[in-house]
Amino acid sequence: MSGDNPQQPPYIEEKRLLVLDDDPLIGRMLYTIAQRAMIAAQYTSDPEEFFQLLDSWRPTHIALDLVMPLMDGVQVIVELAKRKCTASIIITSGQGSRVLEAAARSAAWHGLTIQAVIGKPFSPSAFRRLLDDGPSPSQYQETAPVSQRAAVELSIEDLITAIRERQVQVVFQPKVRCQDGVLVGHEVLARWTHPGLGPISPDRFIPLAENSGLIDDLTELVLDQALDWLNCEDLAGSNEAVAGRFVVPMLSINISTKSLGNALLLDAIEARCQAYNIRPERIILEVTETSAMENPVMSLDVLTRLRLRGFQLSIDDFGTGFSSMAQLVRLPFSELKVDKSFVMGARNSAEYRTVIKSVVNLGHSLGMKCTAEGLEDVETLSYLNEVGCDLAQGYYISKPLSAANASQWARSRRAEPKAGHLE
Ligand code: G
Ligand code: G
Ligand code: MN
Repeated sequence: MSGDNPQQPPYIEEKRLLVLDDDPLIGRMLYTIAQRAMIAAQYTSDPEEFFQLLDSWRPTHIALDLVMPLMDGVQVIVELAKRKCTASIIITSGQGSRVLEAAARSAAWHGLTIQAVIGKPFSPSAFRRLLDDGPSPSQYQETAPVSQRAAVELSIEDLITAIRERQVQVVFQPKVRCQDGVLVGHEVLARWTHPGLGPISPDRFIPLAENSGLIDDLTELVLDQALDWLNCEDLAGSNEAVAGRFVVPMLSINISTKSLGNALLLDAIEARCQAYNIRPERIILEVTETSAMENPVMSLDVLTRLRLRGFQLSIDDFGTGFSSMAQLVRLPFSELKVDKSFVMGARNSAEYRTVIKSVVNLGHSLGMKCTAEGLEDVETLSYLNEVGCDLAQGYYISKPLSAANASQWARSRRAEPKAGHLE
């Protein structure tokens, strides 16, 4: 029951709206609004047809009803994320605004682009304005999921299934040079979507994986997806440095403390890099400050071996632990990441700014690159430049993105590093 032939001219060429709504009246209305705005549109009430059209017609905009008889909107969101959908999504529904907002956050958390959330009933002009505007995803750039259903116990079986069925997917957060906004790489972050429970925060499933002996399987799954993406980018020619116009991008992977003692995992990481034709020098393994200090002697041994094999090493969440300087200076880290709690608070706190400045000085005097995590505003970026911080990551630059969105983001940033930087 899709709409009329979408090929009739004259349409605004770059825009195509696909509507999924179980109410044909709403479907028809949105279709008509789009037509009047010269935007090609199709609508359907059948999720299966919706996904067929998604693949064959490649809409730039999607209007999605959350509550439908055959499939709920959240399932559709999960499926869209799996298919690495890059369209701007407008969520429509008769549900209360809190439900809609939670759905939008869940979608943004999956790396989808949420243009807007609009409660039914809405006026045709309100919808029309949404189609005219560019995406405004900032509102939903919350990455952590709502700490929903905290009471539900996750079982080890859930996690085994998740790993086997690849319910865990990765997102990529861009990392840029503070000075000029040039993209230098991405941090890879794991995202688990449980078929019944929805998004599960890494803060919940990483400890579960660590305590159940599954962390290495999880790390391998994350690494595989991340290397596969980087390799595709390389093969597509996206990562060829042209006369110094951009640096060959790095990939940062979080490694759990529990993995540091496992020589087999370390061999597996190396073997996988070889299989994907990625030099270890392009991989930064991030270890949290607290975990590296848990057993400094073993850490020294393992970390040194990794450095000798060519991997870069980063000390993550720096400033939250209580490392002794004597131990810290002995560990062969190449990068120090200033914890986001200081960076996020820097704009309003002279004390936090002082912490950042001291940590950057410390990192530099130990020969490490310094990265600020959790950069959310331009004032803090100016401060980072003032104190000579090398790199930054945070919502001000970009939220973590799905593979497809990360490729697109990288392409536009390479074309125009500065312009995108201080907009
Ligand atoms: O992605 P953010 O959304 O919430 O991540 C929360 C925490 O989970 C961070 O401390 C991050 O380092 C950790 N984390 C995310 N992905 C991974 C992963 O693949 N492996 C490990 N060990 N930790 C991860
Ligand atoms: O612990 P680790 O540094 O690996 O975790 C990175 C975490 O920080 C991820 O959960 C990521 O989603 C989150 N994050 C990244 N940028 C920002 C930001 O600008 N603000 C906030 N609040 N969180 C951020
Ligand atoms: Mn990290």
